[in-house]
Amino acid sequence: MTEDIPSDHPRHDSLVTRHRIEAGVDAGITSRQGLIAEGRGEAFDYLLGEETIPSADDAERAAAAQLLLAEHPVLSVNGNAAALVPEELVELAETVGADLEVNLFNRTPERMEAIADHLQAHGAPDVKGLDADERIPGIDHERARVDADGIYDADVVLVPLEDGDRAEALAEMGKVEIVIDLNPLSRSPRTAAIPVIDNIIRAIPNITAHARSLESAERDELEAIVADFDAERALHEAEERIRTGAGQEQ
Ligand code: PTJ
Repeated sequence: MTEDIPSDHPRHDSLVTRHRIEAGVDAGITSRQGLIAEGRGEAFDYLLGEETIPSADDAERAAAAQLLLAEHPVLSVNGNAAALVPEELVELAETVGADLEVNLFNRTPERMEAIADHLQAHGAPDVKGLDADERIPGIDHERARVDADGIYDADVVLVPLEDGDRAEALAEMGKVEIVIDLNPLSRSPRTAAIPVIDNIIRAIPNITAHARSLESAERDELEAIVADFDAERALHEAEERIRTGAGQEQ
């Protein structure tokens, strides 16, 4: 039980995260493969020092600016994201005026419904993804199925925790992608315009906080934040931190 973990436990956040994923599996939200993905993420997070490194904070600010600039931003939600940060995703969507769309690799009607209900129970007024009346060209698995008035129509898509082929296909459709992934070597962040190498449980609230502080910024300022962000450098700095611990307090 999450409430049984003392808040001063040295691995508190990581244990809470595990419990949320377990509860997600029990509730039919997260796939069993999601447990494996979580373990992989934890290993990278441990090496990053379980904190938002400065280059990730820059990426989160650029992501906020990019979402505020977008005409039709969409936050894509899978089973891990829904279990870990449902309320935080709803808050971010509300702050930047984005749609939430469920999009699954291991797609079943039951999981689609369970995730949509879960997001609605956390305050989402509307959840897309159930119509699936369009396809992303170039992918032959279930992740290709999207809503015509959702991801298919979006100009900016936030993509958390997934493998790379949809990320590549979305980029080919000309969409600007923001990818959250703890592994800087993974294909999806390497394809993204804005790779966010951070745990989704820290990344989403921090993007929202940046969006709130940029809410009244002029377009020029937002465009400059996006233009100044260097994706290659962000990937490199995360990899350096993981390989050498550089910049980490001992
Ligand atoms: O819900 P579904 O059916 O769409 O399936 C979702 C999963 C995550 C199971 C599916 O997309 C998958 O198998 O993904 P992969 O290939 O395991 O990739 C997941 C990536 O997310 C890995 O690079 C992990 O390091 C990363 N990751 C895991 N947990 C977190 C994370 N990144 C950020 N925050 C996390 N908490």
